[in-house]
Amino acid sequence: MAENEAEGAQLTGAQSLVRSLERVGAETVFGIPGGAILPAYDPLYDSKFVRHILVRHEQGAGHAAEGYAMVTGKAGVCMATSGPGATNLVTPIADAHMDSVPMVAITGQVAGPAIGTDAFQEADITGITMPITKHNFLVRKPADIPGAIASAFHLATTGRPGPVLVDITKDALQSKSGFTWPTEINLPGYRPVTKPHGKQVKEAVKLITEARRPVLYVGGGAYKAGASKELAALVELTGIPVVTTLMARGVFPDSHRLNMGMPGMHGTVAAVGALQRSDLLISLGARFDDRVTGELSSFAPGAKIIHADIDPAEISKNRVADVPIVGDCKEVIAELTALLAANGNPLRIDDWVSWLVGVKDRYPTGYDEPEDGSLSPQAVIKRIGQIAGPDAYYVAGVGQHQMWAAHYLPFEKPGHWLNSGGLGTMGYCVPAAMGAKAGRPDAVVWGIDGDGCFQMTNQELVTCAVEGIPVKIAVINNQSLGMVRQWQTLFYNSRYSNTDLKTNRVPDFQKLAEAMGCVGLRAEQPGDVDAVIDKAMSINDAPVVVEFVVHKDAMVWPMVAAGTSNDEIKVARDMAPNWEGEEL
Ligand SMILES: Cc1ncc(C[n+]2csc(CCOP(=O)(O)OP(=O)(O)O)c2C)c(N)n1
Repeated sequence: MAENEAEGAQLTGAQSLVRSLERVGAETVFGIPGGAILPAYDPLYDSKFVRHILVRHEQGAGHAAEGYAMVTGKAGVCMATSGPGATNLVTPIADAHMDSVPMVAITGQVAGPAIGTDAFQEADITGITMPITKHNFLVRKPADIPGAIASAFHLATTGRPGPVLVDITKDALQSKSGFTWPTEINLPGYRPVTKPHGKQVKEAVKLITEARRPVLYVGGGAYKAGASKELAALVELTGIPVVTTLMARGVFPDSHRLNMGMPGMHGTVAAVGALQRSDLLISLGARFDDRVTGELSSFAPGAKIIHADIDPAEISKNRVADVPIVGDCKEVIAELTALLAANGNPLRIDDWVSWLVGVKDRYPTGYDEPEDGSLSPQAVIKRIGQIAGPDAYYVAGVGQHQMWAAHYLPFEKPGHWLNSGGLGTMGYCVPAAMGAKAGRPDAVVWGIDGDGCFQMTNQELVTCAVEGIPVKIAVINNQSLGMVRQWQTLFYNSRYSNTDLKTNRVPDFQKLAEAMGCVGLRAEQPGDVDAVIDKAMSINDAPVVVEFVVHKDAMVWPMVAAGTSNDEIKVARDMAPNWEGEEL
């Protein structure tokens, strides 16, 4: 620590900011400078601890911070200037809010006296982000900077994680004050409850004991709580079947016989059937999202609900809980398991489990190979997963490729799957993969992106090339906005209004990759696939982009059409599972 940065030393607000980032252990910051935040970039230049990664668009900084946070469990940090820099962060902030990703966004603001005058590059970013942040601060005095940064990191990473924005005026960054690091964080009213109430745990165990068709409905909160081991122990003890939502893929291993897969609009027949036929849903860090429930009034009609969540606002939001439990998933699961074990685990669910395992065997998620010899997108994604294995980190864009990735990659470990689940943000993949690789430099990071999504944020591959962040990106090129096209096929009489991207002609993804300092590869036939994946796996000193030219008519199945009941699930077009009338 430099002499003038000691406790109590007179520092500029900018120096205090950098000092504060060092104190909270923010090793990596993604950002772009500009007028209002410029004072902060001067001391940042000297920091031996904080690595600033200069991105090409602030949206990239935000998603990179998310990717970094998802793989490290620490808050991801992004930084931008006022006005357009700050507004470019709005999408990733909203994304982090929807998916409960710990993030601290630091923005410069025009000088205090200019606020409200429509000054150059003035935007009311605290106002704009009020509904999409866990909390935000407008800091006008240098002395308040350390406290705001300490509080922001505390808020972002505790309780239900989420994004926190710290907007700092330029004059606060420029003027001096004594640097004082807060000895305690004083946030009146913010006291997340982590330990579940014993009475609720007892009530839950009573329901579990009485249930004949229970299901563990596991959401992203179980990953955020680091509850995988506890979940495995609960399943081991009770033999209750599990469904893992899009945000929870990998929290419980796919290879386990009791994992029914992903529920929801594109869920497996077994997972959707498990929820619909259940008499008790034990929801662990999940939020009864409309993509999971389908038409809410017909969701899991015979099920009682145990809803465990660290955020009391989630409980009974969409579906009334019979037993609400506010608490950290890890602690909740551990206490449920301990009490069930003490009671001698009196569950009687064998018929239910064998019925579900039967459904799972009869309705595996599958696909047809295209008849014209072209590449099947599902086969490509599956092969990437087989070659890279469950130790790799996988990051998806949004669309068909995301759903295929959710079905066909090997999910065996928590935290190896990153995607934009709640907001569904096209453009998430490349920058989030960059953030993941920056956070886990020794790991293999594969992005699985669509040709549409890739064209939104691929410029961050320049950042990756320049900064030495060798991600691997598969562009699943179906020449269209495939997911939208799929809806047009099914619900708009195959009228393909504005979904043809013409990516069979432009851009040339291989040349584009090379122009950005990456290695560019292409596969067009099934025989090319292994060779390009192997080649990509062998390159560790540069980012790699592999274009897979795939058939454009492939569709994501199973599917529950939006707004309909989960009971209407189709395994393929006009094909419903034949489970009615089957005895449980
Ligand atoms: C920023 C943004 N704009 C629009 C959408 C709506 N949308 C959802 S999926 C999709 C198509 C994605 O196309 P592509 O990246 O090619 O992936 P594919 O579905 O073909 O796999 C669109 C336009 C979105 N989710 N996000």
